[in-house]
Amino acid sequence: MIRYFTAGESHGPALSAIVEGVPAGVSITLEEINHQLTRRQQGYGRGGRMKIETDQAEVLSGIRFGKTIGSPIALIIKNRDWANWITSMAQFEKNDEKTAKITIPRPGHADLAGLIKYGFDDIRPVIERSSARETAARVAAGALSKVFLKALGIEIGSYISAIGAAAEPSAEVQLDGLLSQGADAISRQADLSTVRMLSKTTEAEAVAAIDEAKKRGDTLGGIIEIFITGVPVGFGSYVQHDRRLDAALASAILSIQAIKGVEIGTAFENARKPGSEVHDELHLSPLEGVIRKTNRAGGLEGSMSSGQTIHLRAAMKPISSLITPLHSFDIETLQPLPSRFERSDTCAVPAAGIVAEAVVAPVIANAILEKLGGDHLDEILQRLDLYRQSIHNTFCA
Ligand code: EPS
Repeated sequence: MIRYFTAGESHGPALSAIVEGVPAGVSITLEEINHQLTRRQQGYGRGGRMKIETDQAEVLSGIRFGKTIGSPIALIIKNRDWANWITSMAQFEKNDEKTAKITIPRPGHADLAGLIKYGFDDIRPVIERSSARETAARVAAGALSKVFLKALGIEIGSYISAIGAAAEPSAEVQLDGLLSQGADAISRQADLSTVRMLSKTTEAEAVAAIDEAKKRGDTLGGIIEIFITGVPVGFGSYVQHDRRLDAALASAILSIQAIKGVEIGTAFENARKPGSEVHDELHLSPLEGVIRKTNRAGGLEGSMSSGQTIHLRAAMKPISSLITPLHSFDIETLQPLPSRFERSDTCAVPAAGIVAEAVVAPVIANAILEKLGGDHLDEILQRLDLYRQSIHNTFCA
């Protein structure tokens, strides 16, 4: 099974990740990892930091001659901004004159709870590790699982359906066309847009909304649509809470900084309708086997993959670092004060879509590995082919 950890402070020397459990024999290039890192850096509304960084991964272990060898894969991404923080983020020597203590927590951020929990008198360490900069390491780690899944015919894509009040009208028609090519097609289309939207009209509205928010010193959140194609029926399980695929996917998405809600299929709309208008009816087709004409369940039934496209939706709150300050207080004087501004983005929803793709990849990979086992890609491919074939033979004429 794939497990991974990240380490690194936002303004420390580097971010790093150790990924264990990627099977041997998966062909991977550094460009594939770096392409995902570049995608994460894009998006209209990003702040000054993205002008400083050009995120690139270095692989320290686990890959030989362009193929995984089953050993832990260690990755690092150096922070260019570290050069400007060597004194205030020094690991050992403290220079009081050059290190300002941060004592005013930002509402909505990890600042206050983190400070109290870890017993600090300075918010800086909380800011450093709770920062969404950490997602660069997760994107690099997730790229390995994405490449593994791609070799199995499983693709993960995303687009942005809302930024603030700018929301896409139903993109269903266009989506069906794209999804029939695999979820990568959605990402390729979305990546052509500066806000990763599919509709040009909504894109213009979103860009205007971001400009407006920036002028006000405000921030915007939005909605991310995530699609996973090519997952056969029966991955995950209903038999135990920790084997439920829907729960594992939701947990992965909620672990992304600033994500506060997850929806599977049209779950919230379904809640207002009777069952007869919700459940995806089963039909048999001689060529395709079991088919459903709708996918309101979002490709997950009984906590297992249904064989349809898995569709998840994530709600991202507006970033909590605002130029126009919100009400706060000083933790030393206990006097009310406006919250201080820490450099940030006006909107990072497009980037969060790339992070969402990355964090669901190991979850899907683990559902495959749990069912099929295997230590080498070829072995897993053989088992998956047999499984797909047996389903075909059972339901197709
Ligand atoms: C980010 C890097 C950060 C922020 C942002 C995301 O860099 P810095 O703190 O140096 O400006 O731009 O992080 C936050 C929004 C946050 O609240 O911490 C990145 O690499 O994505």
